[in-house]
Amino acid sequence: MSNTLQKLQDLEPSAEEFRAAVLGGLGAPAKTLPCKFFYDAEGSRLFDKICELPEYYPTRTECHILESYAGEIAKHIGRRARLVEFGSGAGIKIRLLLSALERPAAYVPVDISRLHLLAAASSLARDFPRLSIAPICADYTTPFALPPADGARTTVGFFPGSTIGNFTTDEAKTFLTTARALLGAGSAMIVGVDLRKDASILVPAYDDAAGVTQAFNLNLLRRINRELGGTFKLDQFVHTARWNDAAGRMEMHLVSRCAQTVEIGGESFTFADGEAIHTENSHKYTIAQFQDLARSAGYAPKAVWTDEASLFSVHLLTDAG
Ligand code: AVJ
Repeated sequence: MSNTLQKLQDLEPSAEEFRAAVLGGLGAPAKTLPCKFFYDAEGSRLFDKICELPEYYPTRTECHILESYAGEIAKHIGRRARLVEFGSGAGIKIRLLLSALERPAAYVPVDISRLHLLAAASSLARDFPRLSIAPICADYTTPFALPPADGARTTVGFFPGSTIGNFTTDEAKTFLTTARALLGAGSAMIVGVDLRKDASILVPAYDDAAGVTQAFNLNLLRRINRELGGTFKLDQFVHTARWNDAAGRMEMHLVSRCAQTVEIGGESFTFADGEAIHTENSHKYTIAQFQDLARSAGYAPKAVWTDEASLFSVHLLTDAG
């Protein structure tokens, strides 16, 4: 059996980028930290645990949609496709697609977490021995190049998990526009998008009873302590999840329990009692809202699949040329 796992293309963000983002975010009048830094080894492990929680419906619902409609999706895509996955993570969803596709040519997983990426890529190489796998460790919001398409008939982007919801609508438009250019003329894109729904379902999904999401949010502070020499006391911050109706998004914050000062590599940051660090947005869309967004980025909405309860949606978009 040929070895089809290609050498890693390594564009992992540097410690310097992390430092600049943290100092910039905490130095701003309204404190923020970018959610892309959640995913160190521990954060990736905690995220995988979130995906199994009873309250966190997106993962299992999206997998159910992909399972139910994989045949239909495969028909739209056709044979010998090359799949490029943005934020590939554990690689469960891509298996559902790859198993349904007719002779997929290549798979390019792009992920910010290097160890997670390599583990997922080598496990996939064992299960799909004839697939060429070319992993790229990168923050997919920064420019990177695709390897040569050798032999692929078409290129299809895959952006599951409603990760697109972490962007503002403007950022999402920019991401889709850039992805369309990267994937090339005639390409397609499959995007998983969490649907707008009642806050009584959304809030527990981001504030679970077992406290896994709380640990995931707080792990960002632990990472700052470890990698940047921070002095955060984790028990002095409270995880909160709130629905922002005007912006149509779930927000996660870390709220200071008291007035306190935190040092990070020689700089100090003061927190008032109750002051929050905004760590994540998860925008929720209606199907029509997301299709409008896709059109604004040069995509034609081709098909959309949902579950019976209309919790989640999977969109097939094609390059409108
Ligand atoms: C994988 C980024 C889409 O926003 O729902 C899970 C991350 N944050 N619980 C999301 C997350 C809190 C997740 N995304």
